[in-house]
Amino acid sequence: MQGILHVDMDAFFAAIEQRDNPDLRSKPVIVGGLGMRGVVATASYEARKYGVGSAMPMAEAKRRCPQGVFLPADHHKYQLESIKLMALLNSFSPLVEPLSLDEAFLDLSGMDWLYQDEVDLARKIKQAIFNTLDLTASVGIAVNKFLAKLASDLQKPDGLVIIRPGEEERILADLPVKKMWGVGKVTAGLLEQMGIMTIGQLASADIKLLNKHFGNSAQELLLLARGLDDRAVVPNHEPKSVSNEITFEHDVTDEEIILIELQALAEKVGWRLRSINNTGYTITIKVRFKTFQTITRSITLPEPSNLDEVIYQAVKQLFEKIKPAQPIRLLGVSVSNLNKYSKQLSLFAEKDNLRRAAVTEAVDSLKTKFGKNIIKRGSLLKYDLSNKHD
Ligand code: TTP
Ligand code: MG
Repeated sequence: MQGILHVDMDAFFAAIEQRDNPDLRSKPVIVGGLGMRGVVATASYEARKYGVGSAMPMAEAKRRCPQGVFLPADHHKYQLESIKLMALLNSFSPLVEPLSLDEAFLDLSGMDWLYQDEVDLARKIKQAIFNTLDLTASVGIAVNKFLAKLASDLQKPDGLVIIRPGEEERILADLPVKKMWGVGKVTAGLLEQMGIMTIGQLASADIKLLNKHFGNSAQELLLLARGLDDRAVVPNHEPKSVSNEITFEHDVTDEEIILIELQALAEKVGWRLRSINNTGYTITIKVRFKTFQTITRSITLPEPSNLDEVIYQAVKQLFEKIKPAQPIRLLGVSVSNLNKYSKQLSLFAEKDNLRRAAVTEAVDSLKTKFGKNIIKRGSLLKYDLSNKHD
């Protein structure tokens, strides 16, 4: 068996919410930031009929689909489902490359003796996902990553599409350029301005013209449009950083509120690091002002950490150095320079951090059992959390 398989969950965040609340099944469900400046993370397929989709302002989604059920995103819950999904895919093949929370590539070479053919394998993966997570996925299979990812999108939801060698040209010809992996709004807009609307048109475009607009990326665009891609599946692709940020509904100046928010962000980032058994050396704060001017400041720790308190103390220190003179629109915290966590490490850690690690472990196990809101710091509780969205 040769080729690459791409799995992508259907309406991931919304499907999880529908699964967990049967009243929502078959209803238009929209998940995302619910505040004035919120955006849609995703919409169930029922809601997509009304033209609602990812990255749309929430206000626009409400206008298009007033009867929709609007829910805030519960990232912690989706992260856990993602971990289960990746573990399941790893039981099918050692060559799995997660691409985002809800999608991954599998390299099929060498799997012949286990499955009849590609279709048999794809059906078994879809069935296993359904049995284990009670969610549907779409699968694409092709000779390379680019085509496999494109294929998984062709018959969503619950799709299964194989692009066989020789079929690429026919399938790609009339698809809009924005369907190409790596072609975002800006590139698609530029291409459309040049009169290149479909992948077929791009495949036969003049390289000199493309060079003028896209420089070094022109050749790559052309090859992809012709269905050519030689990128390998890189298993266990580790994230380079873990981050979280919030945008305030009303710009904030009160330092007490800012510190409480930074603490909440540090806790979210710490939790995510621990859930992927990772630690990091570099802590970064991002501050965006009312004027949209954005600054970041970083600090490197003497030893890597994933403890909320250590991350918080670092961002607090960074924030105090910034001394912002303008109202703040957005705050972000990230941890990078990740270092795979080994229990051994904590044996040598400072005594204080050992105590923190023990407390953190106890809190995490409660969060896992009873949901992430079971324990919150006193300072987080007294602050009204309504002035923000993810
Ligand atoms: P996608 O796989 O792009 O979307 P989806 O799974 O919701 O729907 P589809 O059936 O088309 O695959 O993204 C996975 C999740 O990532 C999605 O459920 C929500 C989140 N997400 C955002 O938060 N913002 C975004 O702009 C996008 C595209 C996704
Ligand atoms: Mg998806």
